[in-house]
Amino acid sequence: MSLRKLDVVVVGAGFSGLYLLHKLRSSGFTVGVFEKGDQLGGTWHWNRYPGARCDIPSLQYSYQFDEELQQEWKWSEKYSAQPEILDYLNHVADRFDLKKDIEFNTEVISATFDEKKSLWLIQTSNEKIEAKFCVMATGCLSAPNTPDFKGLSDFQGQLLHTGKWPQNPIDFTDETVAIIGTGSSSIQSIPVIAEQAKHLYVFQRTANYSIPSNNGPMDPREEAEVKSRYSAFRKENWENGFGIAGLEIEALASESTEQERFEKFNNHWEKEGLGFLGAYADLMIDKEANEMAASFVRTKVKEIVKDPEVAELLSPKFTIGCKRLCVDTGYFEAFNRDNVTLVDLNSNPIERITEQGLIANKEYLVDSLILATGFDAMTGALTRIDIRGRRGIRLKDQWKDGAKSYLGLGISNFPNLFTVTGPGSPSVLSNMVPSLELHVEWISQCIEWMRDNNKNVIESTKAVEDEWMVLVNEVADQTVYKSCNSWYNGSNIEEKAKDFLPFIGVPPYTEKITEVAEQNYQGFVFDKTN
Ligand code: N01
Repeated sequence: MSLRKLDVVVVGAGFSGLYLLHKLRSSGFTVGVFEKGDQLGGTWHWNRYPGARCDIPSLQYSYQFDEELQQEWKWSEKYSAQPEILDYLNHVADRFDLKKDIEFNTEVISATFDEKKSLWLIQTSNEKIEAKFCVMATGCLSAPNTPDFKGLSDFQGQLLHTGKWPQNPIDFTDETVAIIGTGSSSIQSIPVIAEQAKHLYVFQRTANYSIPSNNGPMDPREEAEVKSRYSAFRKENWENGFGIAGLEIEALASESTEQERFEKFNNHWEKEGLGFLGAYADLMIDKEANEMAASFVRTKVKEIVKDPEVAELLSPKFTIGCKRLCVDTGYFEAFNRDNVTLVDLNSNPIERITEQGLIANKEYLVDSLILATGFDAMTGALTRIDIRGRRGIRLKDQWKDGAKSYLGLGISNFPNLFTVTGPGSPSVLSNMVPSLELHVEWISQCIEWMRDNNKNVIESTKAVEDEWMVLVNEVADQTVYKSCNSWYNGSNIEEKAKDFLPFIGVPPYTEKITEVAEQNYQGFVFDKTN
C-alpha cells in the first residue's frame, strides 16, 4: 500500500469537515477529508428518516463565514427538512470546489501517533496516510446506539435505525410498523409514518417533552430583514447562552403571576419551538420554575390527546429540558389516530425480538422494526476509531472512566489531534453550526500560528483538562441539566461513564478560547520532549 503524505487529515465530511477543508486549503495546507458515507453531509446524510428536519431556524442553522453564500442561499421553510440541508451542503461544496479533496466510501479505521516522527499514521479502508495533524470532524451524534435486545438478529422483517436510514425512500403503506424510542428522531418520524402505515406501535420507555414547531414557508419579510443585517443578527444570537435567537430574556418565572406565566408559556408554545425554554431566565436553574413550564406542557398534552390514559402515559414526569427538548409537527396529535398504539415499556418490558416482531407482555407481529434508540453521543464517533497517542495509549482506554478534553479541542497524550465540538465545549447545548465554525476557525488559526512560529507539536495536558472538566461540571451543577438520565451525561448507554460533557454558556466559552489563542495557546504545551 502506498503512503500518502498530507499536512492535515480531516475525518468526516459534514458541516465541520467541509469548512475545515475550505479554511485549511485556503491557508496553503494540503488537506484530505475522509468520509465513510458515499456522499457528504454527515448527520444530514445518515438521518434520512421520514420527517427529519432541523429544529433550529434555517436562517440560523447555516454557515456565516461567507457573506455572499449566506445572502444567495434561499431556504424554503422556517425549519429546513433534511433533503434541503443536504442540497445546501452540496451547493457549498460545489461553490468552494471541495469535493475533489474528499475521499468518499472511506472509513478511517485507525490513527496512530508516531512519537519519533511526530506524525499521525492514518489507516483508512483504502490506504495509509501520514499527516502532521489529524482533525476529528466526526460529529456529536453520529455513532448510532443499538441496544442489545435479546433476539434482535432473529428478526426477519425490515430492521431500520433512524440514525442510519437507507437512501432509498421507504414506503410503509399497508405495513404494520413498530418503533422503539421516543426521542427527537422518533417524535419527528411518528406523524409521517402514521400517515402511511396500516398500524404503528410506539414502544415508549420515557415520555418526552415536545413543543410544536409551527413550521411553514419562509416568511419573505423576515428573510429580507435578517439578510439586510445578517452579520449583526448572527452576532446578537451568539451573545446569548445557547447561541440561538429568541432565548435571551431576563424575566423570572418565579417572580411572575400565574396569568403572566400562562400568557408567556402559551406565546412561546405557539411561536418559539426549542426557544420555549427561553420563556423565562430561571427555567433551567430553578427546579420550581422549571416545574411551572413542565406542568404547562403536560396540560397541553392532555388537551391534545383525547384518550386520558394515553395522555397520562405521554405526559413527561422529569425536569423539562434536562433531556434534549424535542420539536415536532403533529406528534401528540398522532396518538388520536386509530392506527397508532402506544405501548408503555415500563409495564410491558421488551422480553425479546422474534422472527416476526417483538414480545412485550404479548407478541406484536410487525413488518418493519425501527430502532429510534439514539446515539453513543459526543464520544462514540471518536472511541469507535482505534486512536492511539503517545506510548500507544488508546483514546478509548484513556476515556474509560470519563471523557476529558481541554476546551473540547485537545486531549492530553494525543498531540496534534483536534476535535471539533468535542466534550467540554458548548456543542450540543448550542446552535451547532456557529459552534463548529468557531472551532474550525480556532483550529485553523492554531495550525497557521504553529507554522508561522516554527512549532511542531501541540498538546493539552492532564492538569488543564482535569481543571476544565471540573469547571464544566461546576457550571452544570448550577442548573437542572443533571437531574435526569440523558445522552448529555452518558446515561443512555449502560456501560458508558456518567459524566456531563457539554459546557453550558456560549459567551463565556467563546471568550475563554479566544483568550487562550491570544495568549499563544495558553494551557497547551508545544514541542514537549519526553
Ligand atoms: O435519540 P434519543 P434520538 N429500550 O437518545 C429510547 C438530535 N436530533 O435519535 O429516554 C427502550 O433522544 C430512549 O428512552 P429513554 C437531538 O439532539 C436532532 O431521538 O432512554 N427504549 C429514548 O426515548 C436529539 O436529542 C434533530 O428511556 C430505549 C430514545 O430511545 C438527538 O439527536 C432531530 C432503549 C432515544 O432517544 C438524539 O435523538 C433528531 C432501550 N434499550 C435528532 N434505548 C434536529 O431536529 C434507548 N431507548 C436537529
